[in-house]
Amino acid sequence: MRLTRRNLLGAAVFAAIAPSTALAAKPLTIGFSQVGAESEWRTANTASIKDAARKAGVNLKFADAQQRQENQVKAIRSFIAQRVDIIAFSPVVESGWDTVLREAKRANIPVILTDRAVKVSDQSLYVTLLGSDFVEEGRRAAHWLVEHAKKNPNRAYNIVELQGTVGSAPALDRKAGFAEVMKTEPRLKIIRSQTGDFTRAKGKEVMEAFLKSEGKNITVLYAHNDDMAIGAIQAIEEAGFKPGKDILVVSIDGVRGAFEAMLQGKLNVTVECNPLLGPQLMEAAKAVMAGKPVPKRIVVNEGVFPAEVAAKEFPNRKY
Ligand code: GZL
Repeated sequence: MRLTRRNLLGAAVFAAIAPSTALAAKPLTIGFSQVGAESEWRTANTASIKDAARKAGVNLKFADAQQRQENQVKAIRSFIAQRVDIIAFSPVVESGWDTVLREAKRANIPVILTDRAVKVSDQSLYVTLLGSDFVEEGRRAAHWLVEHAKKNPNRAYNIVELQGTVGSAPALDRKAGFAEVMKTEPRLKIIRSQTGDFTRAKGKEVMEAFLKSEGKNITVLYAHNDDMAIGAIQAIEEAGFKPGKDILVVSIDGVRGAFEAMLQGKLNVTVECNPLLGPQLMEAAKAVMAGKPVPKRIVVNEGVFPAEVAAKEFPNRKY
């Protein structure tokens, strides 16, 4: 093509239009670093994110960190190198993110937190946190027990607590929320507390140790997630006690396994923690890319499911 004035002008006009049409056609690429596959909750959370990305036409690069922070840092660095449009992740623990998030900021790649929070010195290192209020979940678990104690004036409430992953937002916040409400009823006492790392296997193992040292002194189990509660229920039965009766079982998540345990009379209440964050994540990512304002905190709505409503609610469960 001859470089005439007319042709140069035409090329300039085309170049001005092309990027916008090219942008419109190019699918959004999100790099997502997931905690792992440690629980029914996590499996449902992953499925929701992948399904929502597919439905939204988003190109999702997904990395499973096997519950190790160093794997999440590596994945985030890889997403930066691949120049993804958005980085999203569920931080396995709260601290240790400043350096890698500053690298993402320097690369002009917005970061969205899902599920769990981070503790960083500079709040501009992420755009928004989409997830549950774990302190409120802990309060709701304790509130159920306080109400139970009011109806059972002669019962002891010697609580063993299975904490989630050490240093994770849900473990820290669920412990804090539970303790805040627990102190309104002097009969509620935590006699042992240890992490079960949110897994069934570890929950069973730690509950076995609790039973060995405390035996029939234990009258309540508070587990920071249903998977640890389900593992602990096996240990309780193997020790010759009746879960849900000799030892009340209070847990959090609201996964199918918890509803099945409630229908068997082995779990007393599960506080819902909604893992189905996929659609809201895609919405937030598209808003960020379009330069629209996104709230710093997006809290998901959740309920509480005592055993009495399990049969009616079970058919409605989506995870
Ligand atoms: C809570 C989530 C927790 C779940 C556990 O939002 O981070 O991690 O409660 C999961 O089941 O392992």
